[in-house]
Amino acid sequence: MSRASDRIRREFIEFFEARGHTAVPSSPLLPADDPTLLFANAGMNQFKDVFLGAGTRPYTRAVDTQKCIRAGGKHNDLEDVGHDTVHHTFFEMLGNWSFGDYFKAEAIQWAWELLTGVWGLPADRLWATVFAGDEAAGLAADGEAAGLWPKVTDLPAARVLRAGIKDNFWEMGETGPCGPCTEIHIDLGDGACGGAGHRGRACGVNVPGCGRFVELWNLVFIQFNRAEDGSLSELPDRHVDTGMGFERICAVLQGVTDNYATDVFAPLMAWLGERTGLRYGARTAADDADVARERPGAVAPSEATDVAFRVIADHARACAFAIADGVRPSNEGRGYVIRRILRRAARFGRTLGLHEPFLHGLVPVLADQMGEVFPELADRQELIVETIRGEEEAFNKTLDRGLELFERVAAKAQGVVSGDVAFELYATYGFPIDLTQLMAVERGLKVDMAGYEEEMRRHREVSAAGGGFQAAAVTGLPETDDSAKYAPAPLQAKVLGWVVGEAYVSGGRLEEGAEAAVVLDRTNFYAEAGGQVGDAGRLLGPHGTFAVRRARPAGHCVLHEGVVETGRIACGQSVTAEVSPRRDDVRRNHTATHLLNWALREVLGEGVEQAGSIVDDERLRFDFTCEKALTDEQVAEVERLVNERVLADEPVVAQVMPLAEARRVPGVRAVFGESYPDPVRVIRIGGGSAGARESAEFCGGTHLDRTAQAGLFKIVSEEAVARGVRRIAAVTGRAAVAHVQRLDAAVRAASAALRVPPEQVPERIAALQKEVKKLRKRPGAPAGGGFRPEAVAETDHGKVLVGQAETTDAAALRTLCDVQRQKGAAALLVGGAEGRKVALVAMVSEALVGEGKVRADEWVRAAAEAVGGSGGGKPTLAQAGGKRPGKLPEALAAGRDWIVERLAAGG
Ligand code: ALA
Repeated sequence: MSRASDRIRREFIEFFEARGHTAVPSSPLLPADDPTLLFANAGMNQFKDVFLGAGTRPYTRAVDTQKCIRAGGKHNDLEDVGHDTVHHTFFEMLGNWSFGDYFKAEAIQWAWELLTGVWGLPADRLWATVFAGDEAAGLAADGEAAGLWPKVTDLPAARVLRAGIKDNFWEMGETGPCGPCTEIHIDLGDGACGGAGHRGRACGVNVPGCGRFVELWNLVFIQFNRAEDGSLSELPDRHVDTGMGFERICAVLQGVTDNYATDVFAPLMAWLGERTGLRYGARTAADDADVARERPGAVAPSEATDVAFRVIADHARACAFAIADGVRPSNEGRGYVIRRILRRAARFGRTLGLHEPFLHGLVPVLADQMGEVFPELADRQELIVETIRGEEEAFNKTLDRGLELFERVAAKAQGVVSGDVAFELYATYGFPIDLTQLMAVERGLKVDMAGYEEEMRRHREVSAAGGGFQAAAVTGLPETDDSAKYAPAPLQAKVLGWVVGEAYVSGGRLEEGAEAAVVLDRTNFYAEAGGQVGDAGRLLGPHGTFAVRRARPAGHCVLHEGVVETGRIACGQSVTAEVSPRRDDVRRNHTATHLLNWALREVLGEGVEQAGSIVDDERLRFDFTCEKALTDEQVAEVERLVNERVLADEPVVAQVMPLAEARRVPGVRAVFGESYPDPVRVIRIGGGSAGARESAEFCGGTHLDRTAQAGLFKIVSEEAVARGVRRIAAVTGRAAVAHVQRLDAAVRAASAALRVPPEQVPERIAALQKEVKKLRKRPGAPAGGGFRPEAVAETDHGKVLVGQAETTDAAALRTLCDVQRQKGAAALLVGGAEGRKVALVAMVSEALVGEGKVRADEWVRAAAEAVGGSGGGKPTLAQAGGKRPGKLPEALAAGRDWIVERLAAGG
C-alpha cells in the first residue's frame, strides 16, 4: 500500500521518539547567527554549536524534519531543478542526531530497521557505502562502519561499497563540523534508468546521472572541524548527523521514480493543471491530440511543459518558505537568491502559456497542504502572497520585452550571446544572469560571461562615482595609508596631489578658493564606508589651509574633498591633518546603531534582519525587516533598552581577528552578501555585563570607547520604507538634547496657549475638538468645510490623502472623496467617528488603480482592521464600518502605512 507523505514524516519522527529522541522543530531557513551560511542547507545547521562544543541542549538525541534550501554556496542544486525529477531548491530533510550519545552501531541498525522493518523496503535491493579513506587528506578508512553493516543488519558485506572523500566525507560548507559518512542506496530496478544508465554508462551506486541506484539516507559521523585554513581538528566529542531527503523517500515508498509525481507535489501540479489546461506528465500522443482539439492554440504538452511544471512547483515552495521565514526579494544576498528563483519561475510560466502573475496563486494551496506541519506558512500566508504578487507584477512589466530581445539576439547568435546583451537583459529587463544562461543553454548557446562581468564592472564604477568627483573614472591614483583612521589625533602627512574634474594632478599648487579632492600619503580621516559618513576637517599647510568637507574612498585611495580656505596648498608639502570633532557625534550614532540593532532583536525577536543603515553626525537611520509597524510600547521599550545600556557605561571594544574565529563569536551579526576581509574587525559591546547579551558586529566604523558617551538615545520616527521593511531614525548626544528641547518648547507653548499645565494639554485639546464638532453641527455650519486631509504620498496621477472627517455618514464621506478627486487627488482615505460608530471610505482614481498596486477595497480593509471592522466595495471606491471609535487615528495611520508601502513596493 502506498503511504501518504504526511504519514511518512510522522512515522520517521515517531520511530526515533520511541528510541529516546526529542522531536524538535525545524530551524528557520535563515540561519540565526551563522554568517557562513546562505540558507539552512542541512538538518545539522541548527546544532552546529553543539558539535563544536560551544553549545548544549537539554537532550542528547534529537529528531526532526528540517526545511532546507540549496540554491547557492557549497550545496547548490538550482541548475538541476526541473531538468531531472529528483532535485529541488527547497526540500525537507528528515534527520536523527546523537550529541556525544550513541554512535555508528545504533545509527546503522536503526536506519536499517526503519527502512526494511517499518517501511518494508526489500533488503535485497539496498546497498551501503562507507568511507574508503584519503591518504592525501590524512584521513583513515572507516573500517568500523564497514564491519558494522553485516554485523548489526542483514546486509551482506558484499553489498557494502567503499567510496572516496567526494561521496563519503560530508561537510556542511567551506568550514565547520564534518566527518566520514555511510550512505544507503536503493536499486530501483532496470526500468528506472531506461536500463542503460546515463550517457551510455553502466548503472551503479554513485554513478552520476544513474536513475536506477538512488541515495536514500546519509549517516554522518561528525568527528572533525574544518578551519578557515583548510585544516581538520578533532572535535571534543563524537556525534551522529543523519539526513534523508523527504521527497525522495516519499517517491520510493509511493512506487514512483519522480519526486514530483508524489502527493507532496500533487496539489501544486493539480492547481497548475487547472490553471493551464495542461497535465503534468501527460505527454502521450493521445493527450496531445485532446488538448489540441479542446483548446485550439493552446500550449501542447511536451518535455518542456513538464520541466516548467517541475520548476514552478519547486520554486513556488522555495519562495513561499523563504518569505515565511523573513527573506524579502531584493538585489542582495539571500533576497537576490529568492528574486532570481521567483523570476525563473515567472519565465517558465510563459512556457505553460501563463502571461499574468500566477505564482502567488500557489501559496494558499501550499499553506493548505503544509500549514499544519509548518504553521508559519499559514500564519504569514497573506504576506507571502502579497510579496510574491508584488514581485511578479514588477517583473511581468519587462519580462516579455526581455524575452523578445533575447529571441531576436538568439536567432542571429553564432553560438554565443554577447556580454552586453546579457547585461542589458539584467540591467534593463531584470533578467538574472543565471536565467539568461539557462535560456541560452536551451537554445544550444553560451553567454559571454567575461564580457558580462566587464559590463557589470564598468556599470558599478560609473554608479559608485555618483555625484561629486568622478573618482572612479580617474586613473593613476596612489594608495593612501589609512591605518591611523581610528586614532583621530592630528597627523603629519604629505600632499601627493589632487583630483580636479576627472584628472589626477601630482604637481603644482592650489590657490585660495580652489575646489579639489586632495590625496595624502597617509590619513587619519575615515572615508565614507559601510553607511558611515566620511570625516570632515582641515589640512593645515605652511602657507594655507584646506577645508575638507568629507573624505571618500576611491579604491585604495582616500580623497579629501573640499576647498582651499586660505593661502595655498602645494604638492610635496607636509600638512597637519585634523579631523573635525564632528566625528564624535558620528561615533555616538554608530555605537547607538549597534545597540539599536541588538535591542530590536530583543523586542521583536530573531527574525529582524538589518536592511541598511546610515550614520552621520546628525542622526542615525536603521532599516530592518519587520512585517508590521511597531507599537508605541515597542518603540518605547527599544528606546529604554538602548538607554539602559548607555547608563551601564559598558566598554566598546574593537577587535581584529581571523574571520573564522570571528564567525564563532556568540551572536555575532554580519550583513549577508557583504564580503568581509580576513582578518575582520569586530565591535563588541558589553561582553559579560550582567544579564545583557553581548552585541557583536562585523564593522569597520568608528565607535565610542564606552556606551555612556552616547548620552541620551531618542527615537525620532518609525515608518515603512518598503513592503516588510521598517525604518527607525534616532538621535543621540547633543542632537537628542536639542530634539527633546524642541518638543518641550512646543508643549510649553501649547500649555501656555491653553492655560493648562503641560500634562493636561492632550485632554484640553480633546475637549476643544468636541466643542468644535458641536459648533459645526449647528444649522448653517458648512458640511465638511474644514476637512483638510494630509498628503501622505505623491504619485504620477496626483496626491494620496488621508484625513479624519467630522461625520460617520457614508454619503457625506463619499462626497468628500468626490470633492478631493475633482481637486486632482489620486486617492483618499477618510474616516469619521461618532458615539460608538466608525465609518471609513477609500477612493482610488481609475488611473492609479490601473497601475496595479493599490485598490480602494484592499485599502479600506487594511485600515478597518484597527477599528475592529471590515468592509468592501470596488477597486475605485469602497467603505467599511467599525466598532472601536477610539482607534480611528490608528486606523488612519495603518491606512497611511499600507498605501505608502504599496506604492513603494515593486518599483
Ligand atoms: N548532514 C548530512 C547531509 O546533509 C546528513 O547529507
